[in-house]
Formats: sequence, C-alpha cells, structure tokens
Amino acid sequence: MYRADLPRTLSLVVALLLTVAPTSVFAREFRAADTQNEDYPTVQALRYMGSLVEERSGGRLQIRVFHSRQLGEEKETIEQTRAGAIDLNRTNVALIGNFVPAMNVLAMPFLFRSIEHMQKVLDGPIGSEILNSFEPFGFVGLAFYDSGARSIYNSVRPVRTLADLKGLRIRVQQSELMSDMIKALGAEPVELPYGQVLTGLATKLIDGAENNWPSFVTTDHYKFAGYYSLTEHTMSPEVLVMSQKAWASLSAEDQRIFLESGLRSSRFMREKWRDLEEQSRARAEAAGVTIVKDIDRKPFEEAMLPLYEQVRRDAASAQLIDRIRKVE
Ligand code: GTR
Repeated sequence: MYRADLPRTLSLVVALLLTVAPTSVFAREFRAADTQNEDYPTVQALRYMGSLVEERSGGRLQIRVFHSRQLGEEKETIEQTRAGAIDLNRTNVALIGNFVPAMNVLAMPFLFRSIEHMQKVLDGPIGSEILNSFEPFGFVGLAFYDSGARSIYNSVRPVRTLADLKGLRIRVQQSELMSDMIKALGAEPVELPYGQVLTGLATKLIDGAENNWPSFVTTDHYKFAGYYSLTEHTMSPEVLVMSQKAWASLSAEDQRIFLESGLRSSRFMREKWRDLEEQSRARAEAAGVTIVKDIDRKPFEEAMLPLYEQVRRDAASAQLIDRIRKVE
C-alpha cells in the first residue's frame, strides 16, 4: 500500500465502523439457514420472524437469513446447527429425521389423511410434544411450517400404477427412510442434495423426483419432468429448529421471544403457502406439464406396509403413529 493512501484507508475504516457499530456492538445476530430461494414462503417467514424478534427485543436480537443454500445443502446445515455453527435452521422433517426419530414418523408415507388432519396434529398437543422432544439431539424445536403433499414427477411416462414406476430412477432427499420408501414402490432411489436435482434431471442422471408444487416449479424441475402424478404419498412438513447451543445462551425472556415469534411466523407462512401452491400448479399446467390424477392409491399404500413394520419396531415411533392416526 502507498503511504499516501493511508489516511484515505483509515477514514474508510472509521466510516465503515461507524455504520456497522450500532448493529455489532448492541445487537446479537442469529444466522438462519434455508435451502429454498429468496422469495419462497419459508424464507419470507424467517424474515418476518426476524422483524418480530428485532421489534420485541428493542433491536437487541436480529436474524440474518441465508437462503438458496448459501450455508450449504440441507444435510450439512443440519449438522452445523447441531454443532452450534448455525443458530436457526428451517429444514424438512425427512432430513432432520436422520437425527430425531419423531421427525421420521412425520415423514412416513400416507400417515396423514389430509392437510387438515396434518395441521390439526401439528397445531395441537402432539405437535407441541414433538417440538419439545428435540433437545437430547442438540436442537430446540420452535415451529412447523406447511409443505403440502409431495408427489412423484418424471420425464419418461405418466405414472398411474406401481408397474409404471418400475425401473425409474427417482431422486429422494438424503434420508434412508425416503430411499426405502421409493424402493418399496419398485423404483430406484437416488439420494441427491436439493441443489443437484435440476442438473440431475437435465442430464438424465435421474428420471424424476418427488416434491410439492412450489418446489417442483420454483426450482424449474417442471421444465425437465413433464409428468406430475398426484401420488401425494407424503405430507412431510417443514420444521424450524434452533441450535441447543444458541438456545442455552438466551435468557428465559429471549427464549420466549424466539418461540412466540417462530409460532407467529408459521401462521404468517400458511397464507403465503396456499397462494404459491395454487400459482405453481397453474404455472406447471400452463407450461404443458401433464398432471396424472387417476391414480389408485391403494396399491401404493399397501406397498408401504413393510416400511411401517420397520419403523414400528421402535416403540415410541409406533405409539406416535397410532396417536396421530387417532386424531379426528
Ligand atoms: C422441499 C423442502 C426443502 C428440501 C426439498 C428437497 O419441499 O422445502 O427443505 O427438503 O424439498 O426435496 O430436498
């Protein structure tokens, strides 16, 4: 650096310090991870939660949202959250099910009869109990977010029956349970991080994948997979967790701020979700995607029985499944 540049550099540094000082000195920033795009309802919900947290704490607590896999793919961000390197994480239950067994129960195929059934379970005592059961695994459950129903899509043929699925390479989330599910349906599972699915479809590494309408469309998967079969095999919701480490560092009052703001953000998100689901479906239809509606779900459900047997070997999971099914 030339000597003549020094004063200018110094004044720049001072100016910079002055701009960041109010935040860095008085506020504590919490890093939140979300794999979805900037405008996705879950990301909007995190930003909304950030505004609530900031307002209620008089600016002491702030949330910085990292969307679009800026902090890595979902599996890695969950590991980092458990280690305390990421403070908040919005993840799908199928991914965090690798760590928290109750999450795998929520990802079970054909568990919920309808979205209303799922919301009733998650909004009620069972939902709170599940959120309260995270701590031994290094997380604190704050809230659930909607994620609709997941269906199978592919680029090869309309899937109506199990026979149609034979031999298709279907991408699943990085979850053993989801791999086993696709295997049980007779297709070939390929575990891939979310960010690699588009390339996988475009290069024909995979024939298809499975997801809800908004994920199918906002990722552009629909441009490479023209058949969307309404299998609606899972309704695995999203969950917002905080690292146990960040949680333990908060006063009881601040913990309450995060909990209540998380809950409010989940209500805020529900409206956005409904709109985007409709818009996404319409957009896929307008782009020429064939929506396969005439599916006999019975054989799909029956194919899942061995998976249920496997998961029910864990007594707590078996009990949770039964309780969820009993909710009217
Ligand atoms: C989406 C979910 C993401 C991610 C993705 C996937 O529905 O919002 O968190 O799990 O599915 O299939 O990888």
